[in-house]
Formats: sequence, structure tokens, C-alpha cells
Amino acid sequence: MSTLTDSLNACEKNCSVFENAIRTLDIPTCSVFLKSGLLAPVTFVETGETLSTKDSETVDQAFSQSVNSSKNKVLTADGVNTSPLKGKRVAVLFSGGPAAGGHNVVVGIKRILGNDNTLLGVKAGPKGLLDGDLFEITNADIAKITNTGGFDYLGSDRTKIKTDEQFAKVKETCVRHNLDAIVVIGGDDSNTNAAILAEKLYSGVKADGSGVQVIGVPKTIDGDLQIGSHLPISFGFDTATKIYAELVGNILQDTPSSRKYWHFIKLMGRSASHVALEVGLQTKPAITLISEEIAQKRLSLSEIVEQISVIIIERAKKGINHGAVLIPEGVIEFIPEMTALIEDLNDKLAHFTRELEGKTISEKRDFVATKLKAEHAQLMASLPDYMEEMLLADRDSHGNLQVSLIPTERLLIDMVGRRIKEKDHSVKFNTQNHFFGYEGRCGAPTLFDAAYTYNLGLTAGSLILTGRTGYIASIANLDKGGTPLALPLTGLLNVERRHGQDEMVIEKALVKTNSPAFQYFDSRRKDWAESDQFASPGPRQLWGPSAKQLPITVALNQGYDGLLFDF
Ligand code: FBP
Repeated sequence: MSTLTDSLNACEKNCSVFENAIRTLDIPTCSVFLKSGLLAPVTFVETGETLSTKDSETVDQAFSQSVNSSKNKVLTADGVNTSPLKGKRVAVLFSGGPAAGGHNVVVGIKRILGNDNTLLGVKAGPKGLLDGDLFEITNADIAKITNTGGFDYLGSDRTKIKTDEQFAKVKETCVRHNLDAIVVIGGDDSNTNAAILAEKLYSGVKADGSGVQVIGVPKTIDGDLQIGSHLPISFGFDTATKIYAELVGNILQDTPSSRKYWHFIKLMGRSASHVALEVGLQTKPAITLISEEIAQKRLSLSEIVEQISVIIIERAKKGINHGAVLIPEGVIEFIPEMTALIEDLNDKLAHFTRELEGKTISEKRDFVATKLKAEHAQLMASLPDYMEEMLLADRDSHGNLQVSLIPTERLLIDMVGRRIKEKDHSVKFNTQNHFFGYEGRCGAPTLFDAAYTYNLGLTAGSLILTGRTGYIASIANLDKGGTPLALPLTGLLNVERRHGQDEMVIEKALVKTNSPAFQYFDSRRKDWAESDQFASPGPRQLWGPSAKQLPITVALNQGYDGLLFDF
């Protein structure tokens, strides 16, 4: 065998030249963790701020132990913890969809716990916690996963822990593995679950009457877990949007080269349009739809189609028969007539579960059509078969419509194509459709996500070593050294109507049309629509001048002076 084939073989199992290099990359660390000259856990003090929502009174009653303890006060890292707790057994799990940087949260927790404590990995997410499927994380494992993408080291799932039987199983796992703490790395729903677990496990779990601490870490590529200046963004958003922006930038560069296609690109991100807005700001295509604006202006599907068609026709008049339309994954849920149809559908699917069991999609469609309100049945029947099928598909374990399965980009191409023909037969309208989603979730983290997650891990671990429970870790002031914070989870809970009943949940943060990021986008989009003004941000960089670049939406919304993070 040649030297070349030897070195090619050596790249197998996540050992490409790139992966080996990033494992040894230095991870920027907030100075408070290095105050003693060595990496050390920190203590926390109250900032003086209290978190609350419109439903705090109700929440405070339901979560009395957690609230009594935290008083819903925000904590900030103070100084070196010179007497950290020792002998702690801590379990860590991923929950929900993957997001780049998850492995570095584990790395951060392990490093801050040091050799005086034990870190256990929960296999396959919350389900693994129920099954008691845990293993000890070693320093050798940490060396392998540092700065790598994916959640494959532990695995993940979307099990929601909500029944008494499930809570009993979690307690069994805590006792069997003698756990002192659990770290839940997840999105809004998973951190809601962390808040509930913190309350349920507050005391009386172990024979001596003690409880198990629960700390959350904010993860999701969707970017919809953010709380003003307290929690600028969830991890994974930066990597996902930079990956999508590279792909969109490349496509945009292709459009005036081949001069024949309009690309309709759906971007993952579930309900919120943070991903679409960020990618739009990075690449500046002709059209970026923002679901929240559509809902606010109460635009109908046909009005959206009209607006897109007008831009395409106007560009065609200037000889520009190409461009791109960015479409947020969840847009369909924000179009008022579709929202009403989906609500009615959710209701009927939940109400007639037994009757619908075992039915084929077309039988389901016929059955549901007789139960929907007349105007909804009519709208449903007007949609192409592929849309009907997806609207009828099973909801996920949190009861969400699986928006990633809905081919909105195809629907818009079909409808816009028809409208353009009606308006001006001479316009050339050749299309390509894309969905960028899964390719953005597991790439190697950007330098920001690598650093952010590592520091979130250091913060979560430090909270455990001070005996705290019921907090979500955060890093604020990303442009000025990074400030580790602990936010009381109960201070984030609202009452929302879900599946026909009131539930206390962390609200999804949607794009605000009065936010600096949206306002900037709004001030530029007319020019981007009229002629090509696009930019190609290129591949994400771990070294060099753009390596420390933050998401544009984060920098604008946080009011930073520049685009770079600084820690
Ligand atoms: P999380 O909210 O769990 O982080 O998941 C985000 C996400 O990637 C969404 O953007 C997308 O709609 C969904 O997961 C897809 O889910 P699945 O992995 O189950 O197909």
C-alpha cells in the first residue's frame, strides 16, 4: 500500500486532517474562569435583576420550591470558587434536534468538574434518563469530541418527560446511579422540562431526603430560545446559519452566471424566522420572507404570491431572470388562513385519534374533510396533494406540526408560476427548489459556537459545584469578554394553551418586526429586490479575520458596535 492510501485510511472514523486539527484548537474562555491562573469553577452573586412573565403568580405557586430558593433572581459569575463541592455525580444529556457545539458543552462540564467529581453521559436523550442508560465520561473521550460537530457521542431524542410514571422512572435512575445533578442540553421545550424536573427532584429523591440539581443549557439551531440581553442566542444557530449562508451565497453567485433560474430555498428553523433573517442579512438575496411579518400584516397566501410575482416581473423587465427567495421553514403556520386550518386540523386529529388509526392518508383526508369547518375543508381541497399529505402527517412528540416535511418551496413555485403566467406571459420563470436543514445542524462548530458552548459548560458545571438548581446557563456581553449568567428557569415560564389544555412553558422567541435586525433588513431589502446586491460570505472559518464573527442578527439586536465576539 502507498503512503497516500495509508494516510487516507488514517482519516476514517472522524480523523480527517480537518477534524484532527480542530480537536487541538484553543477554545476562547471567559476570563472569570481563568482568574486564578488555571481553569477553575466560579461562584455566583445576584445581579439585582428578577425575571418574571405575565403568569409569574401561577408559576410561582406550581414551582414553589424552586422559586423559594432562587427568588427568580438572575445570577452572575463572581470570582473563583475556592471551596467547590466535591464527590458530585453529574449526568448530562442532549434533548431534541442536534446543534453544533453540543460536544463542547460536555467538554466544559467535564473540565470544570475536574477529577474530584464524576460526569456521566445519558445515552439517547431523555429516553435514556428514563431507562437509566448512563456511562462514565472519560478524559480520553473528551479529547476525541472536543470541537467536533454532532450529538453522536451521547445521542438525543425528543421524549417529553411529563407523566408521574416517567418522573418515578427518573427518580429510579437518580437513585440507581447515585446522581447529584442532571444537565439538560436542549431547546425551549426541553428547558421547560428541565424546570419541571428541577421542581420534582428538588428534595426527597435519595434516602437521606436530598434532591437532585437540574441545570439547563440553551441549544437549538432555530435561535428561538433567546431572552434579551440575558441570553443573546441559543448555541448551534451561528454554525447552522453560516453553513446555510455559504450554500445560499454559492447559489446566488450561480444565478447571474447561468442567468436562468429562480431558486426557492426553504431554510430550517421551525416556527421562528431567525434563521431566514440571519441568512438573508448575510447573503442579501432578492426576496426573504419573514413569517412573523406575514402574520403581523395578516397577509394571505395569495398576497404573498402576488408580492413575489411583482418582484420577479419587475426584475424580468430589466433583463434579470434570476434570483433567490428565502422561505422560513414554518411560514405556513403564520399565514392566517393556514393557521386557522392547521388549528382546526390539530383539533380534529387529536379528537378522532381512534377513528383515524390505521387509515391510509387518502382515507384520513376524506374523513377529516367531513369534520373540518367548511371554509377549512375548501382551503384544504384547494392545496396540492403533497401539501395535504404533509398537513395530515403525525405531529412530533411535543405535538408540533413537522414543518420540515412541508414542501412550502414547491407550493410557492407552483403558485407564483401560475400568477406570473396570468400577469405577463413573456416572463421567463425557470426554477430550482432546495431545502437546507439537516446539513446545518451537525457541522463542526464555528469558533463562536465552539467557545460559547464550552463556556456554557463551564457555567453549568460551576453552578452544580455551588449546589444551585433550576437555572439555565447563559453568556451575556459577547462583545466584551463574555459574562457567565444563571437565569432562573421559573422566571421564564408562561401559561400557554397546548393540546387543549393550559401548560407552563418557556415561550418561543419569535422575530420582532421592531427589532434592530429586522429594521435594518427592512431598510435594505428594496434595493436587494431591484437588482443583484448579494454577497457570498464563504465557508465558515476557524482561523483568520472572519473567525470571530457573530451572527449579524445577534450583534444588531444586542446593540454591539462590531460583529466580533471577544473572549
Ligand atoms: P430543536 O428545536 O430540538 O433544536 O430542533 C430544531 C429542528 O432542527 C427544527 O429546525 C426542525 O424543524 C426540527 O428540528 C426537525 O426535527 P427532526 O430532527 O425531528 O426532523
